Amino acid sequence: MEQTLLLIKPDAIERNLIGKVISRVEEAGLKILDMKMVLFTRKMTEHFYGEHKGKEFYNRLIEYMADKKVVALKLEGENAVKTLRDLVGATDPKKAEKNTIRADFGVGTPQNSVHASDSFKSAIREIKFFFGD
Ligand code: 3AN
Repeated sequence: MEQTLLLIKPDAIERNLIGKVISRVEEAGLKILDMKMVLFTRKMTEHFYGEHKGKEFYNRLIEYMADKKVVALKLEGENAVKTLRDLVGATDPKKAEKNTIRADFGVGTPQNSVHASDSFKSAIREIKFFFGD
């Protein structure tokens, strides 16, 4: 059993897609261990996306996410990190595989509806970030 983190981003929340995203997660067999809606402050956003600082898209990403509400889910399942990444699809919704969350709901980058931990190590860090130890 493995754990991972899913964030439902502001563009999906604005378009009333929280329920649809969560249905896909449950249909894929992942269990929701914890879940909350939080105000993602600028400080939290910069900390969470610290590894991207200096990249071409960093400022756009911060401006898009900062001081908006997000929904964080702590998930568990077999190969949860990969299972969720497969469900979410590629970063750019236009390139995301058919029937993935980003292909179906994403509108662009960074408005790609969800974030999913990209490794076991990131999952541990990101779960701690939102839910503590
Ligand atoms: P992923 O979320 O698929 O792991 P990362 O980690 O490369 O992708 O990027 C983190 C976030 O930064 C993405 N989810 C997306 O919102 C944003 N992002 C990535 N690439 C771009 C880009 N070229 N233009 C705008 N935003 C981007």
